[in-house]
Amino acid sequence: MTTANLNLNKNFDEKDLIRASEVLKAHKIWYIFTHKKSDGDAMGSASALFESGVNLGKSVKWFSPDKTLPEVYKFLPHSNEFIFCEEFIDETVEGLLYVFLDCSNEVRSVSGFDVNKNINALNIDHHEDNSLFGRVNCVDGLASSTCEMLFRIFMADNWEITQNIAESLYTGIFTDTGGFAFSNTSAKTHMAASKLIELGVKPDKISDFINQNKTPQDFLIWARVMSRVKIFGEGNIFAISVIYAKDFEETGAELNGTEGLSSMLMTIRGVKLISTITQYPSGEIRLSIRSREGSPIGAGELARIFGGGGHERAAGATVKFPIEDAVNELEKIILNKYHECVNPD
Ligand SMILES: [Mn+2]
Repeated sequence: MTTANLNLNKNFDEKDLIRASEVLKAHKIWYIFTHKKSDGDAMGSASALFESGVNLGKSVKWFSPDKTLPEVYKFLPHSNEFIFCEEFIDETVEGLLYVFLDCSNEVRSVSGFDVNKNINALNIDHHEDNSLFGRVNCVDGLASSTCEMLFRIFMADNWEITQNIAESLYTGIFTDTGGFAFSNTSAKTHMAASKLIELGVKPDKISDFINQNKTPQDFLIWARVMSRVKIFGEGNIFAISVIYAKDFEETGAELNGTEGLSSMLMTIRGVKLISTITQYPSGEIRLSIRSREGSPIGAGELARIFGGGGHERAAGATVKFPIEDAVNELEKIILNKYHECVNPD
């Protein structure tokens, strides 16, 4: 383990797992909160904890700041029982515990959570920059996912993990690791997955629920984007493509039907940085940028040129240039930046 890893893990102690379990068991009402733009980990962890609570005879409610949750995760138990809620509900009821799942800070979920009030909240998460806003925090920045954290809590204190719970936990681990492909995939992650499979998870079934999820219309828009891919730069290290507003209209694809396209471009051999330019029907033009190790330009670095932002390897920006010339424009900007980087004078 590197020093950097140790630093990032400073907020976690193995005893936190038991403590989280005890806090959960000690309360008879659980209000679960997840973050905006729900993903597989938020939904998987909420679903798993909801099911566990029901099995333990708790009164459980799940609050989400999203009006609707992604269709793809509707196979998860209790995914239709969430309550849409934008504002924190500060209730003083005996036995009530607030549980925040997968939220790096209180703002990621509903508004109005006052950290100064020492609210009886349990914060279970895996984001290294978690602000530790709960009264009790169980946060390991080295865990792949909140579902992996929940799994470890359950195992640490011998909770029953039923088939339903196992499937929910596996879903969050699978999605947050990109199918065990991202660098957050650890030996512990695989051990968790292994145990969950022992408990009845069928990996092919979960993978199909999550991945075999494109509509024929989505596929038509992918075909268009693929046909427009431009690969360039010395050693063909850059790839870009474009989606026009009319593509959505003409193919009937949903706005989120293009999800995964950026990852697809990253599979081109030798490519170090990619970007997809999307013109949404609203007229907004968004860049999605990805880079990998060895790229002369980081994704975040490129995004910042356009006033956007994000991580070193994945970032985004809204741009103003005319869509008709977007590909050429972006190619020019990337090449300019590249020459700046390789010839710093
Ligand atoms: Mn997560």
